[in-house]
Amino acid sequence: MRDAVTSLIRNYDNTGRYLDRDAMDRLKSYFDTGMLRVQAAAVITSNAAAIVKEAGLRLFEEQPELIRPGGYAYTTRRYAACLRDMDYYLRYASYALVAGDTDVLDERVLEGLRETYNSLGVPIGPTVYGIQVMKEIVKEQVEKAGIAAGSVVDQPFDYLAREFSEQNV
Ligand SMILES: CCC1=C(C)/C(=C/C2=NC(=C\c3[nH]c(/C=C4\NC(=O)[C@H](C)[C@H]4CC)c(C)c3CCC(=O)O)/C(CCC(=O)O)=C2C)NC1=O
Repeated sequence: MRDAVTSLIRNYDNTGRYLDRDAMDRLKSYFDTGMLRVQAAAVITSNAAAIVKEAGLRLFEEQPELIRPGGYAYTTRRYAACLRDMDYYLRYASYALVAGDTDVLDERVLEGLRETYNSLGVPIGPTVYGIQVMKEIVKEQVEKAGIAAGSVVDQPFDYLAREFSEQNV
């Protein structure tokens, strides 16, 4: 599991180079946005249950067939499994946000995920939609809290959504 700093050092160490200008710029940008990342993660932490709940409502409102008989979130058990998955995505996104690196998402979330969903018959498209909805809700809340985190908040969610859907192709 790596963060922005350990990833960078690892790259330079692999080729035995000192940190150059480009490395310094990247480190600077990581530290410059550090406090915003932490503050945005704190917003996620203190609103996690509400964010997941709201994202579920928006997802099922947009795609009501999921909760109808035959749908992939039909039955209390599947409905709960779906929201629990959304909670996983949110929690790991908050880690990646603080780390400034998506490695934790590769290692802990995306690895084998597509195979799992496919073998269970859970559709990836609506799940990716759910991840995007969570991003929008988090952005709304971060903004409401007066934190000018900008696009750093998007990154982990965009990465999850992109990697998850690309792996499905
Ligand atoms: C931390 C990393 C991690 C992830 C990501 C994870 C996902 C995960 N989701 C699962 C199930 C599931 N996931 C869903 C999800 C959904 N249903 C829908 O309609 C929506 C499209 C979607 C929610 C957005 C459902 C319905 C199941 C249960 C499927 C079944 O058992 O029939 C399962 C199968 C085992 C279980 O039910 O617990 C796993 C492993 N587990 C992990 O440890």
